[in-house]
Amino acid sequence: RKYNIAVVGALGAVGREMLKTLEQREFPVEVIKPLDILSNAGTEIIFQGKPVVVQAAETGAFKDVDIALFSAGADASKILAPIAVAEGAIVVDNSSAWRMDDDVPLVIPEVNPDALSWHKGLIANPNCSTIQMLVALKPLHDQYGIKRIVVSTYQAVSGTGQKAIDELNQQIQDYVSASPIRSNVYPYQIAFNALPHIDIFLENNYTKEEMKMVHETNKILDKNISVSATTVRIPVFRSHSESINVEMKKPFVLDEIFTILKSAPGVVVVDNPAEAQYPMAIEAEGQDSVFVGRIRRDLSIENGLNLWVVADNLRKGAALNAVQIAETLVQKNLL
Ligand code: 11C
Repeated sequence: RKYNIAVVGALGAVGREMLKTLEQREFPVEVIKPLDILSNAGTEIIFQGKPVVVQAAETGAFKDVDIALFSAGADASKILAPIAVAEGAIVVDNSSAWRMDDDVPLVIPEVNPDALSWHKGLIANPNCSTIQMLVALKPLHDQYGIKRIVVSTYQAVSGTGQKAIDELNQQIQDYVSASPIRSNVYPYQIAFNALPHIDIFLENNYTKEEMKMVHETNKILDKNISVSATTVRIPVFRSHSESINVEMKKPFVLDEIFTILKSAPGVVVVDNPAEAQYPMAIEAEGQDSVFVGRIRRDLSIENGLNLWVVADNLRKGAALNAVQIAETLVQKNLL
């Protein structure tokens, strides 16, 4: 059968990618319903070669919807997701609004698909930086048991949304033409800079993005893994990169790590130091896989491993993971 699918926040960076991903993966769509804020209603988009009019995301819009993919921000999700569920839709929410709710499964299909079995209408999509890290680490955790993760991220501006993409573009043009550089989206210039500041600062002096990586890892993979994160915004348009240091419980042989990662679902190993081959943001753009390279033993600690992990934050980090959740719901008959 085919399904009626709503995309909430259809005109945003992730919403557009959700529509593209549904098309590319030939998800069985009967009716596509792009929804956005009232002021954007009436805008036309093209889906599967045909024009479709964007409607307002509001009460009543979900009555004929089977699955609603939400990417409209946490505030909108808090209000609208329960309305959509009450109207009979199953919601896959890309925002942070519901992720840590005990009644809401937080799912990466390659990592914890079984959590979908207890959904109550609302399923959360993890944060992009958590998704790519756990796709790479899950097979290693299964084999050796992960004790501790130390991660530093190098995150693209598209994680903030279309406004930040526009701001980086503008700042590059202003720099080249020696015009004054203005910053609106970020507190400082992002072009030619690195900001160790993603989302808001919390009382413990970590940022919310950093603590998301801790809490989401504990909910999805294992509550006993210690995680220490530093998240950094860099002037890259698309794809997040991560330097990940892992301390395993059991000893490992490095060749085995390569073998495990090469056969891990969703992972592509790019690691050939002799030819200077490693994962890069510009090569991950538009790709579905999580790319892993720079695989080497941590020489400073027993059972330690270093990895460099790159993925397209709008694809596997957001739209693709949400569509894969919808596909898994269909496959497992959980609608
Ligand atoms: C970023 N990771 O790159 C963020 C974007 O909790 O869904 C996604 C924020 C979230 O800025």
